[in-house]
Amino acid sequence: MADNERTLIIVKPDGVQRALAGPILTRFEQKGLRIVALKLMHIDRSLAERHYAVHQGKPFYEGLVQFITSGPSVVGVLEGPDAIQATRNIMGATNPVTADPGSIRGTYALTIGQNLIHGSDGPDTARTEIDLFFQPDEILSYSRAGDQWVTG
Ligand code: IDP
Ligand code: MG
Repeated sequence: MADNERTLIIVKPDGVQRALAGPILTRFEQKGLRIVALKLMHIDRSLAERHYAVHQGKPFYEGLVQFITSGPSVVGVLEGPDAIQATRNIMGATNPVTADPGSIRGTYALTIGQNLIHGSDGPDTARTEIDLFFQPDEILSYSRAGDQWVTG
């Protein structure tokens, strides 16, 4: 079995405003991933700049920071085997127009600027992003009754 991984997700402000936080979280739960941290928060400019530091200087950077700070987001940590790649696959490609129709972005979004969901893109990024949004004691270790039917 693949290593148990943790990854950061953000249901962006468009997801909260469109009342899609529940359906989006459901997709990850239905896959078998375990929610080990979750909170509703209004990301401020300073946190947004740290989270999106890799995109600083790109043409879309300012719009991206404006957007992610425009209202409440739901931020969480998902856990499971290959959680990082599994989450990215369920999210779909960055541009919702070309995203797989079965993915979250492919199902619910139309534009790259409002693509509903963030997920860490690798193990190093996941660690950094989880540390940015959560204190260690906000992340819970537990198992669910049905886990043995997902991971064995
Ligand atoms: P990802 O969210 O699929 O990992 P990244 O390349 O990390 O995609 O970009 C971060 C976010 O920046 C995207 O989710 C999208 O909202 C926004 N973004 C990326 N490229 C563009 C662009 O060309 N125009 C407008 N927004 C963009
Ligand atoms: Mg990214």
